[in-house]
Amino acid sequence: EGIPDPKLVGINQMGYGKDAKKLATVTDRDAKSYEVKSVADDKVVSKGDVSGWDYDPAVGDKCAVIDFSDVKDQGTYKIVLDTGAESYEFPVGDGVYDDIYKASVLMFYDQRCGTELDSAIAGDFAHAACHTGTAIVYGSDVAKDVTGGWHDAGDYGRYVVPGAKAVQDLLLTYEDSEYAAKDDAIGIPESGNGVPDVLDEVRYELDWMLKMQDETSGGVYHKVTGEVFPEMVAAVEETAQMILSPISNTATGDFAAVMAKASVVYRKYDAAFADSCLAAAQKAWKYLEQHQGDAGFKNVGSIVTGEYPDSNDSDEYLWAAAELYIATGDESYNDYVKTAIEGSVKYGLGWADVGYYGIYDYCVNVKDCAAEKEILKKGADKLVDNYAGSGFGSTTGGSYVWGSNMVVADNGILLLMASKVLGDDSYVDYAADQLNYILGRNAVSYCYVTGYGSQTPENPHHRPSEALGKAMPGMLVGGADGNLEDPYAKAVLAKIPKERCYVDNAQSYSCNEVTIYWNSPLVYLLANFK
Ligand code: G3I
Ligand code: 9MR
Ligand code: ZN
Repeated sequence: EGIPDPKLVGINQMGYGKDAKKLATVTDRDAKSYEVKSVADDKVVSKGDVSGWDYDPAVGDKCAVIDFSDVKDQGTYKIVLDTGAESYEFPVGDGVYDDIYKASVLMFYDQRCGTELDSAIAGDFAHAACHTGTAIVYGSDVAKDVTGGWHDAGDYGRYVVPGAKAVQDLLLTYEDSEYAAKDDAIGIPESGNGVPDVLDEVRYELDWMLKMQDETSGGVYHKVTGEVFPEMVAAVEETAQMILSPISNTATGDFAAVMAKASVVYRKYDAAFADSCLAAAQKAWKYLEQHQGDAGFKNVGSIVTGEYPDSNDSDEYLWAAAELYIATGDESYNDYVKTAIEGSVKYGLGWADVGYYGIYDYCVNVKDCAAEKEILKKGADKLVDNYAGSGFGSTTGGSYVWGSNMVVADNGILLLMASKVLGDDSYVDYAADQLNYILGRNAVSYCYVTGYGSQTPENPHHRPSEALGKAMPGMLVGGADGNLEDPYAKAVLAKIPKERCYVDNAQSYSCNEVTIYWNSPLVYLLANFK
């Protein structure tokens, strides 16, 4: 199958709120002017010149940005250029993200492992409980119950490091979105129980993570998977022996951070659970204290499933210390934070770089945070610089790696974090443009969420979808990867500019897989821009 030509006018295919800033990107070099037309009556509601062309090397094209923020009335519109080229149709109005928000949260339910999925919720993706056996601790004959949690991605592995990132994004969604903080009707089995659904869903992962901790040492196993990736089969059909890969510092640090945070967030709903989260976090910290300087995780033996390697654990230590300080008020954790931020800690957001999670929560919860605020401001200002060099409002700085859509979405979170902590609204429109990119204003004109938008991924690298022959809805795919990291991408995307290195084919796991920690920043942004 071929790669479709991008539209010559790029917009967010899910549409815009009435008062939102509205930008479109034109790549039709002959265009001189545009009209925004109401689809219902073909009336021109706004018009202007197309000017200010700039070459964007990541796109491989000249781009011009048009601003049609004056279009505020509820309706369906399209942008038409004087050359005849048109954008996809898009709505303006209230509630344009309601459905996609719900679907992006329900994705987590659909990824639940070790439990029966209800057909009233999961539809055709319902299945009996999967991965119900015990796992063997690698290199021993010890069997352990580690059932539960979410499948990571298009594979069925369960990995602590990316799981913790997804948990954090969803806990932040609860804290930072008034809507998510109240929503108890999303349609999961726990809906209506008086606990916000986003917390119920996260609890499913936390209960599993607690089982991943070694009771003796407090260290946390890096992952539980088979030895190899399964064939493209349904979850219940992966019956290979599950193996617990060795404990790692990054898994233990991330675990300590989210457990400490969970002890704060869940306290008013379930104090006993909050207590056990805090105890687990403190025990994990003890392990970390004794294992400073340990080497980063590497796959052992003949295990070849996702590695999530990360040789720098200083940011995981920082994050854990920050959350433990917030949860306990114990100054020894604060001392660790203060020392760490003077040292060589990476501050990014992502599965490997978690420092900003700690920095942000520290700024929100601790009065004496001038240094941390400064770090956050630096990170956000760098993204604003990157934005200026992009034709489609992306903040990745011209780099498109495996899971670039996560980078874009995480940058959106970071910009909102800065706006909140620094009390500076000017970051908000940049953050919104990260969501606009994900939902269609990008160099390939895909709304990158399955089942949504005018052009949407239909062939994700996702075993449940492939086994059924249709895409599960509400999943954010990885997106453009200029490094061409699978054979299919290498074959069809050679010599294509980075931001256009995307193909909607199930074989391309480096472009078209899905993960819980790519969906989680999407949930955060949708909840905040709803
Ligand atoms: O961070 C470096 C950067 O410093 C460097 O300059 C750049 C240029 O190559 O690459 C960046 O590293 C990339 C790294 O992700 C961090 O973003 C690597 O190229 C890239 O290969 C690596 O991809 C990861 C991939 O596994 C392969 O290890 C993805 O982030 C990660 O999401 C993905 O995770 C897989 C699991 O292993 C298995 N389950 C599915 C899941 C999603 O595909
Ligand atoms: O399905 C696997 C996917 O989840 C991983 O992200 C990807 C990279 O680790 O690997 C996929 O599995 C492929 C394997 O690496 C090579 N043989 C074909 C497998 C399915 O496409
Ligand atoms: Zn499972």
